[in-house]
Amino acid sequence: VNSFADTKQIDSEVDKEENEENEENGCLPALPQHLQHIPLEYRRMSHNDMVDASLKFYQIMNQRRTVRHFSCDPVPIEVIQNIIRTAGTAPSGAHTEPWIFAVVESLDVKQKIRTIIEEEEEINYKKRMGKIWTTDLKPLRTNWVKEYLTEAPYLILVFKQLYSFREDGIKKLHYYNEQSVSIAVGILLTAIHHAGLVSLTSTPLNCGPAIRKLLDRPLSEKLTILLPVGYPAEGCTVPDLKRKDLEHIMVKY
Ligand code: IYR
Repeated sequence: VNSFADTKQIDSEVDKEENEENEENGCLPALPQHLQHIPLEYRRMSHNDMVDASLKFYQIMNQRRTVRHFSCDPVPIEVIQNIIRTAGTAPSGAHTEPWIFAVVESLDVKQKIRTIIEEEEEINYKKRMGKIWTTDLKPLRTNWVKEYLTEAPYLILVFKQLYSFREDGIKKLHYYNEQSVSIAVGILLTAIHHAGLVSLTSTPLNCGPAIRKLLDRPLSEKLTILLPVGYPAEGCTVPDLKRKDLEHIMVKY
């Protein structure tokens, strides 16, 4: 049986041979060819500390609510930068990091985005969504008028990058970009909540291409989610929703 160190040695020899072959074929990995593997920084927690930490974090996250009424109060840009840094820690297919976060503070750009979205959403609500969908939404009291798009101090628009180009001009494939960006958005929502801010996970139907052009983003990028970020408006209300209990979301085998 090989020791871990031996296995690593063999791995790196195999890698080397493969890389030499690939180099001859003109096929190089997108990551550095001789990428080092370094010791993991990790400290094991005690049983009790883990139980404590996981319960406390659940209690914090269980306070997160989708908010549709925002205050215009400004938010420090450093907080926005930090939450986006945090989202950027998400895992991604072959470490391709297939995301770009467009941050909009300009009222003029927010107004243009609002116009695009409200025009489309009016058609969505009146024609495209249909009776069942709009009936399901009634208790949430949503409609096509979206004040939050101009009232929230920041809009974060998450684009998934289907592919990109390496420095040598070769096209770089972004594997599992859908899953990678979804995970990044989950982490972004968590970071927004952790920073004491609120948000709304909005997915403007049929608005992607117009907003992509407005923000001058390339065709390789697709708008996936738009998050207004800020403080809740004074007297803000949220629907009195209950979450499923653990027994209804977990099956154990
Ligand atoms: N995108 C629309 C409609 C909408 C759809 C779902 I599903 C929601 O959970 C909430 C709203 C809107 O933003 O109004």
